[in-house]
Amino acid sequence: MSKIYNFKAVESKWQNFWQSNQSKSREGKPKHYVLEMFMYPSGKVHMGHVRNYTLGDVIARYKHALGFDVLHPSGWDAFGLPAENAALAQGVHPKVWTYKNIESMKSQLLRLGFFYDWSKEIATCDPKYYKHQQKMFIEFFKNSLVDRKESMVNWDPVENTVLANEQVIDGKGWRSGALVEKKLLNQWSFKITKYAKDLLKDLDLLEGWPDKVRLMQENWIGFSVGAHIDFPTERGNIKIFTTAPETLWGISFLAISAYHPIALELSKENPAIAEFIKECQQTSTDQETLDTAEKKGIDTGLKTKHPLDSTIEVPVYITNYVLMEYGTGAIFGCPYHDNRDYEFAVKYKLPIKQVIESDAMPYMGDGVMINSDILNGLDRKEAKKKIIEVLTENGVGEGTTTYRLRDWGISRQRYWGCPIPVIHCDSCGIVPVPDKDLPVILPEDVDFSLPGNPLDRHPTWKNVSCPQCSKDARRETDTLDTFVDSSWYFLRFCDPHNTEKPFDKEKALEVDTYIGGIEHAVLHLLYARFITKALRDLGYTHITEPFKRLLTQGMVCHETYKSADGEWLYPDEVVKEGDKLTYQGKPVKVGRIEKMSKSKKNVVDPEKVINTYGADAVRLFILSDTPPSRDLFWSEEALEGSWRFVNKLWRMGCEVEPYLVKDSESDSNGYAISDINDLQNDKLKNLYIMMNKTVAQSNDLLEDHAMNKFVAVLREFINMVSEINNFDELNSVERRFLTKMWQTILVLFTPIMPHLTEELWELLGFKGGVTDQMWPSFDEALLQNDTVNIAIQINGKMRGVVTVKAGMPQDDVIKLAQGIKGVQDNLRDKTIIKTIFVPDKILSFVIK
Ligand code: ANZ
Ligand code: ZN
Repeated sequence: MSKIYNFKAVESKWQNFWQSNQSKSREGKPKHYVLEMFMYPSGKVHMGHVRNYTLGDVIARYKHALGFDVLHPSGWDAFGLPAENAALAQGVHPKVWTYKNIESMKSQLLRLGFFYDWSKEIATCDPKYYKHQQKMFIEFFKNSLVDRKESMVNWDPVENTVLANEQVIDGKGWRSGALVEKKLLNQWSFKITKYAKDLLKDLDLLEGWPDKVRLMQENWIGFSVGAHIDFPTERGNIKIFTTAPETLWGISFLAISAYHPIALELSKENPAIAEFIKECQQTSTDQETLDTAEKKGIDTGLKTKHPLDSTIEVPVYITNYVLMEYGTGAIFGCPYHDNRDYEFAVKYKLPIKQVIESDAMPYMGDGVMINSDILNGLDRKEAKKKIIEVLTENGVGEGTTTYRLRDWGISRQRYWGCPIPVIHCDSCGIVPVPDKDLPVILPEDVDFSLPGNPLDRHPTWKNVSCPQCSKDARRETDTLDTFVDSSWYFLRFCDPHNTEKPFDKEKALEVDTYIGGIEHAVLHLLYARFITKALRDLGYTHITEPFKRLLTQGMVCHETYKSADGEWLYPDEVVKEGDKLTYQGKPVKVGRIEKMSKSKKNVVDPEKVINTYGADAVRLFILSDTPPSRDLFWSEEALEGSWRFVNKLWRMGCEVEPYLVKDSESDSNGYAISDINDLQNDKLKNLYIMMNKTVAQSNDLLEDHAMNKFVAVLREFINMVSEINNFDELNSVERRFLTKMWQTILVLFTPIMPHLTEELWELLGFKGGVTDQMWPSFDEALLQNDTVNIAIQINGKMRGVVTVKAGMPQDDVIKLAQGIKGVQDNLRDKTIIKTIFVPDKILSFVIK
């Protein structure tokens, strides 16, 4: 028999088989929903996808084997800008580009052997999908969850579109990396702020999420207790917002935003102020920029007084670090106890007054109040309570609770997205598109030769008559942020072909295990939580939280290489000879290990490695050694190791094959392994115990998502199995055990390398396909580390061994011993005249 494993033939054989043979339905059994964040159809599957989907596949296959009715669908997050960019660059229509990519990526996924139910496939650019989204949008609109107003927005000058706050990272567009500008635009937004409280509170329900992600969401939502305080000026009252009202006696100045009404009023009279405001408007106002940019201001000449002590007078500044969109757009500056105010006060030589005991400056921590009149001697917390009371009593302020979270801007001035289903009428205002006219389908005859939004330039699509008054009206030409598409797709997967509704209320499931990248810790995961809650409140679903457990996988990383000329090099352009790396004969500079990315060319193409080593080896490598949440370092050597292991298992299977028991009893449901005490061979006995432990540990490890440890445990077991090679000497009981053991091995390895295990399952003569076998059970009693082997002697001769829990009493051991054939034979028709029992060691009979 051929010892070389022909993975190419085997893998395609089983991929074809799985495609044409539905897996055994577990209908009626408890459901388990496994989902990986669906894919953007960029054209090529990358290693990050492979890792993400392999992790999900392990869970899906494991749960299927446990008997769950597993939902494990796949689909496409198919709207988005890259399709439009491709249209611009290559002259292909975004739709054609997208569907072509979907097709080729799907064929790449099929080559990895993933256990997907492709009958549930969806693509968000399909009108069958976005029709429901448009209906939902209108529901949201009618229920005041949608807003349209003129507001300052983040403008990505490269993508030529607006971005939501969550999509601005370090002052740059989340995808383009371009510095984001500010623009005043009419914008649609979802009122996610209505759910701020729920989104925060319900984080407590998410015990299955990494703490880190919950904390990131908590910070993003940013709940704080504070106060509004009124400061009189000759231009009227300035209401400030503070989260530290207890520091009021540390006041040094008042600061207002460049967009504050008083600032704008003053700018009309004062050219220097007008100039300063213009300068502020040109800089980005995201948090990151605000925190790092130089603090600047201009004195307005206005003065104000401490509301509880009229002897304290301070100036009013217009500054670049106070946001109009946050709080009230005005603050009181307390330099001793706030970083930004400190920086500002130093620059403009303003007083810095300490009001909390400390030995540092600036000081933001807790402590006892000083220099603060009525607050002296209190600690910060008490002082905060007290000052809010006093301000309220005096009618100069009040306590507030605030959230940092802003509404979610969902308008995009782009073509390849879901059209916002409204019509603008000069007489009626904003009119939702009537149900009978949905979906509003994207026109396909669009012109990409100019920058900007092709929908806006389309000659006819825009022009419609008003559904209410029939006068000439205009369609909305903004499309929805693609994060809207991805914020409910997991619900659609539960009922993907429903034409009436987005999904049936009773069919919608919570995702039991959700797997994806940490980069969505705030963005997608926050939006999806919000949409789920809003849908619940509108009666679409019972679900409060969409994702019960979350696994955020780490990145796949690789060394970076540069040629002598300083050009990035692909790993397979580099020639390796021992430790020497060269490119075109010249030495190569090895750079840091970084996340695989096209820009640094440190990528490995999944297709290439699958061609060389096979999907199973790649899957095994991806799962080995590194915990799923950590970054994984790509190593060709380790991949080769995985490939060798695949071959080793294949060889072991081929070798053992002739010795296995092939009768009806070895069929699929024959897992109840014969009693351990039927085995009289110590090596096999230990193997039996090891097998039990391996199964038990595997369960725990998989439930914990410790796939790397799961692999390690199986490999250790296989090492022990490989020590058995005296197959010729095995008796029939032992061979039956060997048979069951190999069934167990193959079922356990199926989540990792399903092609190989299917092939061996068939080769070893087992029935029914390994994918549909039930996960092996284990014997709890054998898990104790304190099992012992007790030798059974009759008249001084070894007649057998029983494996029992340490400390088992004599009578129980005797009962077990009497069940052993060798013992039975020797005791038959004899009288026991003496029994000697040494606990945990020996049971000896003297007979006559
Ligand atoms: C006085 C004060 C004293 C402050 C002190 C802090 C420390 P969080 O906690 O992030 O909500 N602030 C208020 N509105 C602002 C705006 N529109 N733009 C920029 N900064 C603003 O931050 C609240 C604190 O940020 C507020 O409390 C205010 O400064 C500032 F020792 O008021 B504080
Ligand atoms: Zn009208």
